[in-house]
Amino acid sequence: MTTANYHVAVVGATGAVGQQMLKTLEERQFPIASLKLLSSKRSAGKKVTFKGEEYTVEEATPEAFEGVQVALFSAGGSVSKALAPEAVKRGAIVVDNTSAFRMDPTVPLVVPEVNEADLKDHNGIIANPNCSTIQMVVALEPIREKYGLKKVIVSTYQAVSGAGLEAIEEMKQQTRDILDGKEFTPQILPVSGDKKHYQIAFNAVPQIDLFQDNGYTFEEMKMINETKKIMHMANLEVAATCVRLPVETGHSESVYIETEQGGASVQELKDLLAQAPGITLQDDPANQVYPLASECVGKNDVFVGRIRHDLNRDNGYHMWIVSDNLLKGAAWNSVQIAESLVKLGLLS
Ligand code: NAP
Ligand code: 12T
Repeated sequence: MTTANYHVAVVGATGAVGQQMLKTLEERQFPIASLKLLSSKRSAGKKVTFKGEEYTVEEATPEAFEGVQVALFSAGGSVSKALAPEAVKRGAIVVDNTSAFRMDPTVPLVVPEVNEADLKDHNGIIANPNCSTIQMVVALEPIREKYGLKKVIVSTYQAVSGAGLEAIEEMKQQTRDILDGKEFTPQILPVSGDKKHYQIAFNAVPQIDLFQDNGYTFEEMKMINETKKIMHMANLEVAATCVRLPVETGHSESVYIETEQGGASVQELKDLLAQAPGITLQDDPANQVYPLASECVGKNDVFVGRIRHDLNRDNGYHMWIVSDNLLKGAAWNSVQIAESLVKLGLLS
């Protein structure tokens, strides 16, 4: 057993994900020797409480990473591209929550329940997958292991907190404005910086992240490409449709899969998933038990239910997968990766 404590930095500490990182580090009692909270110039000087102690937020600069051993990044892709290599140059291991390095073949893309061993091949940067991808592969991996996997078709019902604190505020204010009969102008969602903005309150918006030339959004392509990389299944057939709903936190997914080997009963899949790591089975239709976004908030697990046999295909199954997008989808998976690094002796 190691008794070492580590010098840790959280980049984007004032954001929706960063705040959950701090909460998770505290809850898990991660062995911290010192903690640096980094942000943009805007929040530098702000005070944040961690474990009852007051910390001052500092601007993220290359020099801020002197002496840091573990850096958890969630301040956007451009910040990671600029500063993750600077942190690595100074001896840190970076766990990056952005899409900047996920598909880089030299960077492990890790969900500990699925491919923890990939951490051994790191070159300083480890990528945390997209939130929607993480919760799906946690549920798919036990099925792949036992029955093989051929095809996945997923539709998501994603929460606004995935798009940051400003998006949460936009949804809340818009809801108030609509209920009060006031005028409003959408400014952030679906994608901050895209040409048009649409109402999110009382709506369902089939765009998360920017459109690609093939008609899929980048969020959909992240789910497709990251799933294949994490599961080491370059030939897996995957399709995704990603939709934003006026839910504050908790992503839900309707997932259809085809296994390699057909014939497993629904009860066999339930038994398999009930004992799989990181999963809570909530599947009892007779008693109206199924996963709900409202119930997953604040919990680290992935919740699975509504498991049904396809009515036409012996190897086809449908299910409903829900998880807290800021925890297993981001902060908890990142801290879990840091815990795995400690466990595997990969943190010097
Ligand atoms: P957010 O609530 O908008 O917070 C953004 C954070 O980044 C704030 O702490 C902000 O600091 C900081 N920041 C912005 N520009 C910066 C700069 N130039 N230098 C240093 N820090 C800067 O957003 P969020 O929801 O926490 O998401 C942050 C990032 O995490 C996203 O852009 C995305 O890349 C990633 N993310 C990943 C997942 C996933 O699927 N795994 C999910 C959500 C988000 P200030 O307080 O100074 O503005
Ligand atoms: N645009 O880091 O808007 O891949 O919900 C995660 C969530 C990007 C990411 C979102 C996004 C990521 C969102």
